[in-house]
Amino acid sequence: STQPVRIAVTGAAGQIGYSLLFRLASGELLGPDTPVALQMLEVTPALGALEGVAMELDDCAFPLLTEMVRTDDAEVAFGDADIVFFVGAMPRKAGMERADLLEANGGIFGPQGAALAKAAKPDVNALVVGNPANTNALIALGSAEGLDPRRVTAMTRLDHNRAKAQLAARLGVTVNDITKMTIWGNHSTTQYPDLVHCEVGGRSAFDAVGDEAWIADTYIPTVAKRGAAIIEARGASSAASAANAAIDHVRDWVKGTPEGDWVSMGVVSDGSYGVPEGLVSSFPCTTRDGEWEIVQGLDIDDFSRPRIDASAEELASERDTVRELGLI
Ligand code: NAX
Repeated sequence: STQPVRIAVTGAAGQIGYSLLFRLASGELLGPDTPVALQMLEVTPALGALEGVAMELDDCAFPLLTEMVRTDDAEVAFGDADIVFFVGAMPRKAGMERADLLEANGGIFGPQGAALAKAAKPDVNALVVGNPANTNALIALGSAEGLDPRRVTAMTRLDHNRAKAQLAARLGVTVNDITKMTIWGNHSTTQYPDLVHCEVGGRSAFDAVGDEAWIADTYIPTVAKRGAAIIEARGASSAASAANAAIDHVRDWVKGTPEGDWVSMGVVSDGSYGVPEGLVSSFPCTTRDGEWEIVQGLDIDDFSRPRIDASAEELASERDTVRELGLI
């Protein structure tokens, strides 16, 4: 029989994990013909809660789920992994400065990056979801000795999907009518959802909207602050939509983007579009056979330029902070 695809999930007992694991086990990532082994990582105090999640996975009797690993040891969790979802992270607590947050996450993503390089398959597809996602990916790469940096990416797909949904609502179309959406930069409020290159029925979405003030003052902030709006409404942060975006990201990375379209992925910059080399920044990307490429040759206009630059500057300053802390 076919070998299972080994999928590691960190922070598996958290709220995103609670949505993500069941969809992975049901075959939504790689389809109905691919058996799945789930390798779940948690901190020691959460192993009891993780046991409860594993009991529920058992109780689904998923035909594709051939194996479950539950552990507090990252090397065990990442052992021979084909795919890794880095979901667990240190949340920002009241009164915490950004440097404190980065330092706390350095303590997680440094060792986990080293464990990834040591234990996972060399061609692993790893996605960092846990915030600050871009810089956590940078920290993980800094310790992932011998691993090709292209194997680790950061999630801006939730922002990408939000940007599509908000645009579809404004134009009275469906998300199926929208192609070439791009989130540039950081998964933060400086992100830039780009309607200039985005297309609706083959035409620039910027022109289709025809209202620059609405794009600048309503659309962009609505997309960038959607996470806060969800917390306000639900009393808890996005979980099902985050798990959905994580599946979209990895599925498209592994299976490839359709002709004439692209996706947003946080990837190591090669200096494209003036984003400093080495930063993990979101770009328009096409994918094929588990590899990604940054879409080249887009004209960056006067509306987009300062917005792309501002988010890249924020990423550079996060990088400088983690450098000063000795995390990379
Ligand atoms: P939860 O707090 O519900 O779950 C996180 C889990 O991670 C907890 O069970 C915790 O025990 C575990 N954990 C902490 N440190 C760990 C470590 N060192 N190793 C293994 N597990 C560890 O958070 P949840 O709502 O699931 O969100 C998880 C992360 O996703 C957060 O950092 C959150 O900010 C981030 N998000 C990122 C998004 C993105 O678009 N990139 C959107 C959704 C989400 O906000």
